[in-house]
Amino acid sequence: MADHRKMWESLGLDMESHDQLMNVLPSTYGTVYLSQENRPKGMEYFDFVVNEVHGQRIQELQDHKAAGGKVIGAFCVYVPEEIVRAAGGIQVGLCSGVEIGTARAEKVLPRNICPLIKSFMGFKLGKVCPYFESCDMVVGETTCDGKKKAFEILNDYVPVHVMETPQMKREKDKALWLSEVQDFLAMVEEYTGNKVTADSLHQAIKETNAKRRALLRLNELRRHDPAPISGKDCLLIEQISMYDDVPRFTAQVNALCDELEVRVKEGKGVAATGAPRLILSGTPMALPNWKVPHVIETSGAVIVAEEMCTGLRYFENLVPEEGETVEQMVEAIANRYLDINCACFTPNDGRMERIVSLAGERKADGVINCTLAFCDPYLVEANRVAKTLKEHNIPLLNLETDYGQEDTAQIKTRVEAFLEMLGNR
Ligand code: BJ8
Repeated sequence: MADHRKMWESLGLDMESHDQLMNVLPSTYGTVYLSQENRPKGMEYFDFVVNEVHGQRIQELQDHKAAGGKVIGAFCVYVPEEIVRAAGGIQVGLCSGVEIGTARAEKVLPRNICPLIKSFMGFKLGKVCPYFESCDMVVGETTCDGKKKAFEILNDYVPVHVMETPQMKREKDKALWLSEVQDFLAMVEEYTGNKVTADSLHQAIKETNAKRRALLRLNELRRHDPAPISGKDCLLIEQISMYDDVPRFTAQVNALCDELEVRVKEGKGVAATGAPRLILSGTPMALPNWKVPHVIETSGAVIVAEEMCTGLRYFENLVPEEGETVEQMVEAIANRYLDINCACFTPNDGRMERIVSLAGERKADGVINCTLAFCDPYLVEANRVAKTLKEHNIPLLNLETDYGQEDTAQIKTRVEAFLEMLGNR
């Protein structure tokens, strides 16, 4: 990695904590990613992005800011990135999947709160993350109670705009959400000083759709047996999609898909034909949370879809491109986002239906529903997932974990027992 220390210092990072983070990443990445066999050549770009995770992209954000642009952080796939893009801003995902900073976070948060919230709070308090320190403001949402209340505290350290995400999907909820998206647009215009025009919004919708289409194309290729790419690599790409430059990322994913299409024609894959095929569902897995996928894929199975926000929930639906006025496009954006099946909604039948249909489409042998500890929405909803999958005779393994490594061996034992059970069916 090039020397970016001056840039990190200028961002006010706590260099000791940051060094600690940067020391852990390469060895973990080597073990989890670079050790894989038969990786597509197109993964080299994504390896480079991880290698430069706090380097090149951060420099690009600084250049954007030096030219008068704004950087806006988000913690949820409900924040409409098309609007930020149309106003000339850059939106970056700030969720983190590592324990560093937890002790600091626990000074302002209860200990028994989900690791994802603790992680982002710890990153901000500890000044560990250059993405966070590059943000002029961040956008929160009222999805779950933990996040909703944590944003009040976060606002002491960085300006936070909170969007009220409804908890149901009735007509009156749709109206509330549309008004929230309209307010968001007005706020972004004021903050960036740039008016969102029909042309700029149309362009932003097209570019963001192109990114989502590329991710969909990649995911469609995972229907094949043998799977042409590992679940771990796909998760990595899905994690990177939250902060990389949109057109460049889109082009790289499409180039990878070209390569994978050849692999499919030649019958080549990353796992043996007939290897157990699993769907991973549950709470999002923010970078660098790769623990469970690594356990699964080093136990002989291959993950063929992520029913998660670092996965299909992020890119499944597109915004219709027919709108002509800003108002029409904003309405289309609001509708598209309200289709995301987060467990914060009640009821959340759409998610149950999607897991079942996905298992059929991907010819999955089973589902691993993985929830972060203390994540009430997904932990409670695990009951509905279990009931639904039982009705459809789809094998399920429920896991609850956090960002620590202490339970890795225990998870491995449970995954192996699950795979053995699948083999005996
Ligand atoms: S749309 S899943 S990205 S809220 S893990 S903080 S839910 S207690 S991340 Fe999410 Fe948006 Fe929903 Fe997706 Fe709360 Fe659970 Fe923690 Fe969570």
